[in-house]
Amino acid sequence: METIYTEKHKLRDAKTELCGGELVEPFERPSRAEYVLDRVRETGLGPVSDPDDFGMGPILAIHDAEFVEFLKTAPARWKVAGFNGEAIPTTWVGRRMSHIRPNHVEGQLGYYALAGETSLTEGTWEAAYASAQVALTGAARIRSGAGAVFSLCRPPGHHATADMYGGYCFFNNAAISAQHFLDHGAKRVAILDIDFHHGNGTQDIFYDRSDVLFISLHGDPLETFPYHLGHAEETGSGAGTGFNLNFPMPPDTPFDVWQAALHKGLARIAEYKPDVLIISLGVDTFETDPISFFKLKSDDFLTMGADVASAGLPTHFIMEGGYDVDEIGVNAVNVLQGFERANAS
Ligand code: OKP
Ligand code: ZN
Repeated sequence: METIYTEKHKLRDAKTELCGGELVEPFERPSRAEYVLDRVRETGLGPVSDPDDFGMGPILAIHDAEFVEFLKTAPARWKVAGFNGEAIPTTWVGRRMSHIRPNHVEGQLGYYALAGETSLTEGTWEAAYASAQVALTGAARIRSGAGAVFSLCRPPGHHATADMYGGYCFFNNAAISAQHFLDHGAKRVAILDIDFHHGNGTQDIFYDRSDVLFISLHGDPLETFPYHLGHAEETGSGAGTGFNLNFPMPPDTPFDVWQAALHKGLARIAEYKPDVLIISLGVDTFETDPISFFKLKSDDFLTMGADVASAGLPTHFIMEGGYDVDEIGVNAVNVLQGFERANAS
């Protein structure tokens, strides 16, 4: 399987994450992608290629233009405003408050942020742009006939909405890829989000549409990030009713329980008959992930790859989360190898 990768991800290198009332070293750090890339090479998964440049068009097909401009300019504007640390929101659009966009950069952070842990820094926009190009290149490979591609995206994307960033995400790579398929002849796209966290951004973007089926397996939002979306009752709206499927699961969920949800999701995908399957591939379901609470083991990731292969669809793997830096490469590549071995046999 080919991997798409660029070292431009290193431009996303925040020094601070607001965590437990402290500013800590971000969990979402450059070494994550390096561990995955090293494992891709070590296992001989396949060639590693640079992304092509598809420009801003496919990003703007998903994201609001003023939001994109805000992400690009906010770090410099934050400095001009006289702030010394990295840009972190301090205000929110609370219930019954106004959705008029403020002029001041501090107010705009509150307007565009869906969470406060993700500092905005110089270089973030460029890394997020490059990450989206990695996903678009992976999508183009599938359009040209590849059966499966691994887009080693960093920063991740599934928490980003059309006009909100947060949860370490800026541009929604999976959504950008899905829209790219639809704009090039696909009739239906399924996105299966197996990151530990609910893909609130992807859900929100496609919530009222039937041309994208969104399915997410995740920690129950009553107990974990993103807290305010991802309940089982969220099934879509309008034309999208029935095309959103959430499987929230409690702390300490083991693989057999998780796998039963996966099988239900795959059954829904089989019924939907998509032209292509996008996997939002997070490996923060691992038992020792520092910010998550499922109990999956490294071998389970091989099994899940084989299960995904059973769908028999062109499959675009897009990297999302996973924070046990020592094991993230093994676990991510296990999914891809489990997929390939199942296809070979
Ligand atoms: C992004 B992805 C740590 C809390 C972290 C944000 C989690 C973002 C996860 N103090 N909260 O879905 O892996
Ligand atoms: Zn996650």
